[in-house]
Amino acid sequence: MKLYGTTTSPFVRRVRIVAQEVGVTVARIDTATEAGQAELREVTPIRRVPIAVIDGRTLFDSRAIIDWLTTTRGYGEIAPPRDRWREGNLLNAIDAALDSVIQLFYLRRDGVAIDGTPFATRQLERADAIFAWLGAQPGLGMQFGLAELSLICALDWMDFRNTYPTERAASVAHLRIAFADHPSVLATKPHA
Ligand SMILES: N[C@@H](CCC(=O)N[C@@H](CS)C(=O)NCC(=O)O)C(=O)O
Repeated sequence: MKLYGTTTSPFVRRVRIVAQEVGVTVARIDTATEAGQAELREVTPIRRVPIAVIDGRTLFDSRAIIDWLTTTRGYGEIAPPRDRWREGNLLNAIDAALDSVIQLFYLRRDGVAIDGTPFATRQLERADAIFAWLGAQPGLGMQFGLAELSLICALDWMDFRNTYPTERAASVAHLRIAFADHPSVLATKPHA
């Protein structure tokens, strides 16, 4: 699979974890470079990673790529969802926390004095609420499923980029510890 993305993005990382788990080799186009960005813009108008080219298809968005991988290759050792609507809620919540914190990251990186503003407070409080809610979901963290691995990617990225103090997400901390030694988790840790 050709995968457009970086070694830092939590959305790219979840695809890399699933690819490793289901035995699909990844040839990564590094979109952290100007050349990689130029290539990315040729395949998608969205200008976000990950994008995958696999089985003659070009797929936008981590959720679509993961859907393709699990539909065509199975789940490997990943626990398949017992209730896909419940899993959809978990993943949508994780994505909402990430999207909120990522917006702050980009604004800070572009020099916008965002910290301490009502907007920033709202984004961080949304992440607080989501992590508290996730921590109260029965069964979350009992097995290595898509919600668990996506949550690990989100929290690791927040620590890596210092964008959200993950000690505020104490109710899901156990989950990160439980799967920290998983080979696909270890092999994909964010790095510059
Ligand atoms: N819903 C998308 C989100 C992807 C996303 O936000 N990717 C970030 C990197 S972590 C990105 O490419 N951002 C570039 C930008 O917004 O300009 C997915 O799940 O793939």
